[in-house]
Amino acid sequence: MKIYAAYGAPQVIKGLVRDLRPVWALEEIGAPYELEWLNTSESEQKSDAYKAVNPFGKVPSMEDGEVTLFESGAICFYIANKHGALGGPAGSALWDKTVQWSFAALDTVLPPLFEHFVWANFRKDSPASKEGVKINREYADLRFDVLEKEFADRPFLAGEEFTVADILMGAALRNALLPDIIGKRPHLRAYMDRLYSRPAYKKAYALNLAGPDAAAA
Ligand SMILES: N[C@@H](CCC(=O)N[C@@H](CS)C(=O)NCC(=O)O)C(=O)O
Repeated sequence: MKIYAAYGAPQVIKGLVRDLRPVWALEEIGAPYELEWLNTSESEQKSDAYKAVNPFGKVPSMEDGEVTLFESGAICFYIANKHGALGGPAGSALWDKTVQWSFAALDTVLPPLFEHFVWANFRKDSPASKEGVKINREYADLRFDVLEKEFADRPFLAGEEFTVADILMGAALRNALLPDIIGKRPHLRAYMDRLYSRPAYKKAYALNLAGPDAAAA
């Protein structure tokens, strides 16, 4: 399996590039994979050749034999189903919860966290920045309140088992750390510690930070 990954992003984005998600999933399973690195500072992700793989010219994408996929969530689902791991295969109650929480991560939790990150880090000189930070912070707080309650009685989103939903949520929550807007939410913080102390996460994160240099090391 080949995963297209990116390097060359500005320092503040390092560790947040979305190829982290499938790489984390593959590391959890211990499945073999290769990385093909694209240098985003040279817009390699916008080449015609790469757009034949991902028409949006974004990373990650995946090739596995005859199968080509883009969208990090879809690739994580494919990996979980292929290996019957991390909540897969489809067709169980665990998988239904995994899908539900995966969409919650990508479509309910991530948007205000991502927007807050962008306003706070990239648009801080814009006259609209104060309002952009404030409103997204308010939405983010509502999401954190829900997650704080959810993790009062179980370790992972779908229950006792770590699934791809936790990978997608863990990746989303990283956007809330620069600046740290999690606040005093001990259950949510303990959940994040559980995720980020996993060896598979640490490996994926190190690759994300260092790009092809780490892969060669
Ligand atoms: N929803 C897509 C988003 C992909 C995405 O935005 N990737 C960013 C890196 S995190 C990217 O490729 N940026 C470079 C660009 O847009 O040219 C996914 O989850 O795969």
